Amino acid sequence: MIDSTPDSPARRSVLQTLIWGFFAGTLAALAMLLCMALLRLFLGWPTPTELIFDRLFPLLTVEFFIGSLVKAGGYTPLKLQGVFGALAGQIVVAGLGGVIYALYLRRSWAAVNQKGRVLDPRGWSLLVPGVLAVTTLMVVLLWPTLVTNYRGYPPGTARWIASLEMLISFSVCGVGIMFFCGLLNRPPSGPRAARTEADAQPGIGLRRFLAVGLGAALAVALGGVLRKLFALGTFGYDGRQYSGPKVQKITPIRPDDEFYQVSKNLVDPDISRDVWRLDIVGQVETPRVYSFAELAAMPAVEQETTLLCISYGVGSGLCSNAIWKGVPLPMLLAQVKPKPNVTTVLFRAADGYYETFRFAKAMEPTTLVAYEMNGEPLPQRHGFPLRLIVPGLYGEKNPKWITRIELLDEADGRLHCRHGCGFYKEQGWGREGDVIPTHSRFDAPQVAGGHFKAPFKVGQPVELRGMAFGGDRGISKVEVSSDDGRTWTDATITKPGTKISWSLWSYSWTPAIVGNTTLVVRATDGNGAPQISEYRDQVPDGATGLHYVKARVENG
Ligand SMILES: Nc1nc2c(c(=O)[nH]1)N[C@H]1C(S)=C(S)[C@@H](COP(=O)(O)O)O[C@H]1N2
Ligand SMILES: [Mo]
Repeated sequence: MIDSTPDSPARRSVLQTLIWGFFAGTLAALAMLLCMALLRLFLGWPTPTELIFDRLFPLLTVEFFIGSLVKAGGYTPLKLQGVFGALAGQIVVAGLGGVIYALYLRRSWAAVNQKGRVLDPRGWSLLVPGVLAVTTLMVVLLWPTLVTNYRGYPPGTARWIASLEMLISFSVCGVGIMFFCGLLNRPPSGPRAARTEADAQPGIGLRRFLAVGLGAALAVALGGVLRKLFALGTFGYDGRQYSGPKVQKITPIRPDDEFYQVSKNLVDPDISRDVWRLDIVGQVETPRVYSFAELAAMPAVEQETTLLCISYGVGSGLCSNAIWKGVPLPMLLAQVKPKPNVTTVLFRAADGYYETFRFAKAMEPTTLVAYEMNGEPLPQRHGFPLRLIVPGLYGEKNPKWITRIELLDEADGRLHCRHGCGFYKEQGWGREGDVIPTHSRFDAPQVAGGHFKAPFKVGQPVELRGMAFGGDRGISKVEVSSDDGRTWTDATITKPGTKISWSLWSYSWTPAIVGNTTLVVRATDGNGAPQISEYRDQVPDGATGLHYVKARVENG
């Protein structure tokens, strides 16, 4: 019978069991997190944290996502909050696992410690089914994101690896709980005589000391590996913009990579070309797997193309231009013989990212699978070894690190696109479509916070410069107004773009009157359609509107 009066030894021992069990669980969590971090760092195996984020992300609405992003102070702080939350969450869950384990063994604890064994053999009957159940549950819940593999294994292999990762990590956690419970706990129950005997048992203090020491060592090791991962992380570069006086026709990637960056990841894929494969499957006569060498041996084209993110705000810098080399997608797809019923193309990437668009767009000769950027192998951050380039559609439609192309018919497409047809799309980005509207921008002189930074001098000509980009329609005209849009004058297109790349323009302005004024730029696309002047925020369908910049004119 358990004595349940408030201060009874039995009650105290329950509390002690709970506390030591929880503590054992948290120490086991450190071992598990260390295991996950090592597998991630050295083998590119996805952590459950990343898989859970990617599983949840599309379920959020774009408004909630942007709201959280603003509250956190940006994408990077939001990612960091997520990481710390996930680490804390896993420690708490493992702690609860420790509590369950400790309670499970509580009834005949004395027998164990007295024999001096750390791993109680009775623990396996809870541990083995427990670990298998948790792993199975996670595999089921995370099924769609298990295709992630940061070293670039194809989706089928990636699923096995991600499942194995969880089995290993959760086993480490389970065995860790057994181990640390064995070290920390003392026989808590049984007749008073036994308790006294156990309390007097030599070595429990030493064992606890050992456990805490091991825990500290694990924490230090985990901290070290996390710091390494952190240094590789996207925190340092995600969201980098390219705008201002330094803007050139081709965005340099040397010596510094100035091309804008957007990544959903904590740590971007670091793909090994040797294990990487591209497979083409679905509604095709002859599905095929390509190695990098096979793709590189195919006839290729070089093509200047501008990318622009759907989060590009009027006058901002999530937009860059590069020369991409790769194989036109229609040529590649011709090799697998698409069936006549294909309507949609789905791309999958090593980081679990996916995107779809219409088959007709995939069959345009300017849609490429690209492996070079400005004459160099694609940098890791931009999708090494292979990314998609699809002119005219927002950046998110240009998946990096692609590993699979799936051709879908109308029914597959509908099934897949129940909630939207891409990673960001599922949240509700680009509900109205993925076609980039025409944009134009002042880059020089330096603009900051809607003002030209330096005042102008009356009567002294100044060169205004900027870019204009018309998606896949080109640019035919750029005009500048120095009176807040009342009158317009043509600017000179100094570096004309192609249909699918931006144009750089210049305009010599001689301020005539002292005071404040507003300069505006607008572009006309290659089809003669004027840029949309109505202002629209980038959420959720991408920004529109003209770039207005205030100027102060002083006496010369
Ligand atoms: N696999 C993968 N592809 C991706 C993304 C990503 O997070 N993962 N981000 C997309 C978004 S939103 C944009 S704007 C472009 C940015 O490409 P860049 O970083 O090379 O400029 O990549 C797209 N392709
Ligand atoms: Mo984007």
